[in-house]
Amino acid sequence: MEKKWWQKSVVYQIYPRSFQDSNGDGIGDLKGITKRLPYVKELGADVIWLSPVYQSPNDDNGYDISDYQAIMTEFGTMEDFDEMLDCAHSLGLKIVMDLVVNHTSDEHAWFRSARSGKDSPYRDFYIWRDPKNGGEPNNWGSCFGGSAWEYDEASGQYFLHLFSKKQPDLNWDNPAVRDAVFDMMDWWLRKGIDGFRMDVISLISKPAGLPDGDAGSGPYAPFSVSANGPHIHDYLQEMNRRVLSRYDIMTVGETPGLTIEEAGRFSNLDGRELSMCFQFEHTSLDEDPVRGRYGFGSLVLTELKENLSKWQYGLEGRAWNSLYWDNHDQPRIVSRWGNDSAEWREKSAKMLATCLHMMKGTPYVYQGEELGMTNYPWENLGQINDIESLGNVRSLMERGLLTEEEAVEVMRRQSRDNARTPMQWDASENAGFTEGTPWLPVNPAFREINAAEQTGREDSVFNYYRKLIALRKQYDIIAYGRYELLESEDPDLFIYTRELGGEKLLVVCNFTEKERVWQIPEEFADGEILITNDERTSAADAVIRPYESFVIYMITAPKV
Ligand code: TEU
Ligand code: CA
Repeated sequence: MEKKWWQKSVVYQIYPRSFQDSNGDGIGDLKGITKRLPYVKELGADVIWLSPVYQSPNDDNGYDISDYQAIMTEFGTMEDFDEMLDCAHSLGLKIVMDLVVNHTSDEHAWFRSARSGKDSPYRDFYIWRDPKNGGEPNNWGSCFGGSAWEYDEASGQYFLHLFSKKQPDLNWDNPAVRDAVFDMMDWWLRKGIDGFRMDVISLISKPAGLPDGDAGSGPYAPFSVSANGPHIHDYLQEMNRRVLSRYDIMTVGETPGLTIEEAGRFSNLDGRELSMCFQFEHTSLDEDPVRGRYGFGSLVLTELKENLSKWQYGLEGRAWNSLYWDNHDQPRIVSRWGNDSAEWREKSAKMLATCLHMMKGTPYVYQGEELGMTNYPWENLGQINDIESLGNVRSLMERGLLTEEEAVEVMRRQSRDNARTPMQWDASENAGFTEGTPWLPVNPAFREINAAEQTGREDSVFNYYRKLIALRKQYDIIAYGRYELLESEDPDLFIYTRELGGEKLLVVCNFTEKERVWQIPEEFADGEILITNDERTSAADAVIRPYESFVIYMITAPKV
């Protein structure tokens, strides 16, 4: 296999609105990011994925773009962007931009023209249909609740929006759309950016004839009905031929509905499409059978092990994995699958980090994850900004599936806003994020959990992440070793090995508060402990403490 720089990289995701404000308006911005680049460097990440910074009316916080070649006024100017890019490059950091091209904003010039009438040259840039039996053209639902169709009085037609009605879907079957998107991508790459994270890219090719989908128990078919449509690979291969292959970049597809089989196409090592993808199976494991993501499901560890292992085995030797717990769409992992009590927060955050970072694939760290930042104690729905959790919780309430009180509890567990509260830099007012009023409240935990406290403390979560990232740089086996799950039926321990040539790694993670006894296999008895979140000094010790994790490295055969 030909090695690529992004296979040994670690990506740090920045959500610009919540990272660092530089002018006191309570909203993070590009100058703020530039100021904090040395922090990302200190952590040891190589690549920054920047959530959208383009011009946008912010119906979905920048995922609704009204001008792909301009910077959002609140975030600064194109000069600020260029300065940030230069500064990142001078520190040896790469910048990967979010590419949101399944849809635009309804305020984009293309859509404004398209909406002006059926004879607009941009009409076919979007997906319009006549009413069916006096209503919506099919039963598709929006990811944010309700129908995926919006009626346009003037023309008597509906347009499709798989997300909010201010995010009309582009019609990728129209070659003029592809030309326009590819030109825009090329413009950014010529500027010197280092790749793209492609928003819901698996949705761009809609099924022929837009047939009704399976609505299950709800009123609408889920937005993912249009995942992996008939031309998805044609369009990505065309994009690759015409744009991506001309640059040494990294690309990651955000791909709802991804299966192992599909990943074998999207992120094949032959490089004909993308470098890697985000799959959604593991983050769906705690869904509620009735209410879905916005309910009260819980995680069963054996299912997580089975699922992540399936991806490790399934892509081995043919496609590349990406590894993530958190991003701007997920609640905080330490609150979700760790333990955010004062006693266990740091230890369980380190355990989760170990479990993910020792796997095969490119790891992603979402801002604040490296500090063990926690979910926010929301008290009412009025505090929530996130269009997805609000929309879904409201539809569930309308259907009698959630009371208002339960809805608030669901927000505390699942809202995307848990990830979007301001970054906690220090213990000063507003956690050092802004001198003004932050657009979302700062988590009250900031006096205990903040970067200033952790960067200087040897045993902090931050320094633990720093060590994990450094180990990946030092040991090829972490990037390239073959994965194998041990003890698949154990309900508490997640244990796996990695193997490369004459080297082996053993990774042990206790996901519970229970102390467990587990005899470490003989072959690791003389191994070196590469990292531990406890005081472990010996591989012979069979007592695995609550939330303990460690990694043992062993040379099993002399190097040739
Ligand atoms: O997310 C797409 C997507 O599938 C998520 O909405 C997902 O269903 C859920 O949030 C978490 O599993 C992308 C962006 O990451 C998200 O922020 C945008 O809202 C969305 O696309 C529309 O652009
Ligand atoms: Ca600002």
